[in-house]
Amino acid sequence: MKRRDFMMAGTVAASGALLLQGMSEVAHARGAEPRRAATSPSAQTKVAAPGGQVSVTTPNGTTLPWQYLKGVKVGHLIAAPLQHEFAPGLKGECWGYNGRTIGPTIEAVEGDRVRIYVTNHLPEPTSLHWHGVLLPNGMDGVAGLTQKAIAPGDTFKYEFTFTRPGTFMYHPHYDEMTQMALGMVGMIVVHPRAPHGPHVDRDFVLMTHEWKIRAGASRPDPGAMLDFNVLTFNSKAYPGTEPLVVERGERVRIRLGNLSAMDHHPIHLHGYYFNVTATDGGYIPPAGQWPETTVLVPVGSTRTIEFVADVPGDWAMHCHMTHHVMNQMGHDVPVMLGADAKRISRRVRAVVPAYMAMGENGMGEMGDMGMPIPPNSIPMVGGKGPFGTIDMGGMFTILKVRDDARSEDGTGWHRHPEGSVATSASATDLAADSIDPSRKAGEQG
Ligand SMILES: [Cu+2]
Repeated sequence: MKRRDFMMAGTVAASGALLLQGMSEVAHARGAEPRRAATSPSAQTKVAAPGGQVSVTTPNGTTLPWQYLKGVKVGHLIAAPLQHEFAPGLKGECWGYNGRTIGPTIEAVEGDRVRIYVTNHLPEPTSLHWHGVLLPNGMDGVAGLTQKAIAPGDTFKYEFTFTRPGTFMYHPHYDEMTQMALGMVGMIVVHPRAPHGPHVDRDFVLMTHEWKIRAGASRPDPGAMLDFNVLTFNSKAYPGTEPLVVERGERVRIRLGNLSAMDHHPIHLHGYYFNVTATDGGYIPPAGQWPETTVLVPVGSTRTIEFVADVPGDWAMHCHMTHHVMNQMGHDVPVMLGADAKRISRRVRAVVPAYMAMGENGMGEMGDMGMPIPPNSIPMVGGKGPFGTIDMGGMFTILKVRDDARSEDGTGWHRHPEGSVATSASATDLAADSIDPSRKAGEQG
């Protein structure tokens, strides 16, 4: 086992093709007024609530459709096994809702009466809990405590009113450890009746999650407590994560949730500072907000951030736990930095022919090398960027701020103005600024 992990750590894949599917363009709602000129991507974003509040976008996901029946919004969630692709090269035998993980985002408006049917096509009982939603006790979805478990083949009916706006989540409260570990998680967005705070042009949800899938296996391990090796936004690991494409000057809201088993995720956004405007407990008054560039999203919590995207570019957004931006590498490996990896490789290959030692100069180089890997695994896979390999995977995505987001499908890269990209310094630069690269590090004040 140890040897296998060690081999996995030293094994890399050529970077897979980017799976940057175009962001789904939602048809403009009938009768709704676009707030901005027709060039604004907001014109393509459905208005979901009074006051021009835009509908929420779930990258790599969908929104639960409603039937409107006598003043009640009726929805249907079907819990069932499914096959899910985390990133090109890695599929998992997961459980989820309506054929996907994460489940469809439930989007409603404060005051909405909803009736949600939950059908169980799993091989074991389940239940559905509406995390953070204030509702009658008997609708809370805790098997054994507030209701009977939903037996396989049965359908339960939940009915309640969303009495307050916010960002919430849904998940089972039966065999929680197994069912959530296999992907049974989803987000709930309740828009306020009247807009709250400045108008937002883009509204996203990102559910953070963690999985343990041994390289070559396809079933996430519900027993895992440490060493999660597949870290995801909306159940996708980079390069499988769909970018967030917005237009320069737009106010952007990102609603982060966390139903991971064991880890809080400090989510860091490059290029901006933002305010945390709400939690799953409610809005934070402006006087209680402060600027951040990283927001810790604890397990069992949501954090909503807002900022104005006024600087164009491809901005990284990722968990700042460095092991959470890796794909399926084994972590219990010896330190190889500075070691003569070639010599070690030669000696180990006498015993294990396919062996390759992990980076003697770090891991960044590994993404560029082609190596045989077990089927259905993505050890060390990153993405292809405009300047080479992006050696991060896992809980990593890109905020693409564009001058004309309407023409962007998310597959292109930022075009940097001439002279605005960091490059190798020329001899002239060095001389002009009296920089001597031959100085020893210890001599440098
Ligand atoms: Cu993390």
